[in-house]
Amino acid sequence: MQFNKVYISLGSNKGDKFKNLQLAIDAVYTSVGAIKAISKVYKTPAFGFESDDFFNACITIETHLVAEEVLKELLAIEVKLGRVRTQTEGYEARIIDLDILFFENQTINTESLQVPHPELHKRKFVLEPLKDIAAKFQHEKYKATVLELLELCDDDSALEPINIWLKNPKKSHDFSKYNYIAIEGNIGAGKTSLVTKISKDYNAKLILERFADNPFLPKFYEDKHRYAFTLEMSFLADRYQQLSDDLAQLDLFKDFIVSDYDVFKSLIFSKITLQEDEFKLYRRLFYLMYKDIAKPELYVYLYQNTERLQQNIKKRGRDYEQNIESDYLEKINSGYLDFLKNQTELNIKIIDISDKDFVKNRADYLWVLDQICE
Ligand code: PH2
Ligand code: MG
Ligand code: MG
Repeated sequence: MQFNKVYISLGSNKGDKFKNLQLAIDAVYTSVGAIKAISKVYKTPAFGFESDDFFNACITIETHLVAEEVLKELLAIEVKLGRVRTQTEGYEARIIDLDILFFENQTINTESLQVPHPELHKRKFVLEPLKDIAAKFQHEKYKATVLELLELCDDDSALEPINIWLKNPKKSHDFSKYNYIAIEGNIGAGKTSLVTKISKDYNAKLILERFADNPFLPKFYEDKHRYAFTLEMSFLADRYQQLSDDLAQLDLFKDFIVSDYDVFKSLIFSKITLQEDEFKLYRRLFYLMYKDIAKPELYVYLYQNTERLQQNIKKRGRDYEQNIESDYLEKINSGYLDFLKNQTELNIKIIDISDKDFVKNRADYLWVLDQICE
């Protein structure tokens, strides 16, 4: 999925101004997207009208939403925080004002939205905080960076940085107690989407199963009997190798590791796919390897119902998966639950995501993070 980078200005000159800015950032995080940067807060004289001083700041966010949708969310946040517009013309004091300054480098000119913000180059209360987070960003129309616009700007308002910092709400999700988290779940539960998003938002090293490279997988779905043992062996070899390589060291620049599988998966699947005697042999080999592999400090199982698993499998459209039987998915789910029930060494969290869609719905995504971190 593609992210849009958006620069937003925040202003308040009514009520607890600092708190209003913080509540607005928290709400943007919940309903619009990840907060990538936050400027200092400045005390600024009301510009263009007589009123109390403002607190102003700017943020950078990343969102899947398009510009019109972001605008709609920002207006909803203004209302939620208590802003009432009583005038049809001119400025008035406000609890919160949220304006889109730049949306990628798009130029938008509709009745409801103009981007880049048509006044931004005239206003120090915008350019000064914006310079903290986007000094080099180029204004397409004026062919100048934010820093250059600030130098050229003839607004001579006296701005005063205040020494309290706004907090990035993502800090409410604290992954720092874990070095290694494994996210597990049935075929089509959404493991890969979730860990990819987490790794990006929280600077984690990502370990993804290399199922696509397994030449036996399509063959297996054609003829389970013939290819099960070969398939399970090749998965085991590959998982063992990948995990021993990738878990061996935590990248200096990453905060933790997330993977979209745990090696125990091999035993869970093979118990279902192998004949009994094959399974016994396989299990001996499995435990020889298992003892050498680092265990996740947190093991998350995403529970999804069979109907939605089937929908997701359809949606992602891998040819060889299209005829997976619901019965098979249910056996896998029971296999996992049996395993989880009998585990004493792992720190396990089972998260029921039956009525969640963390790919489409940001509130659902944040809910899943709450469950993982709580
Ligand atoms: N916003 C305005 C008009 N004037 N002055 C300051 N200092 N800060 C603002 O955010 C501001 C303003 C229109 O939205
Ligand atoms: Mg404004
Ligand atoms: Mg506005």
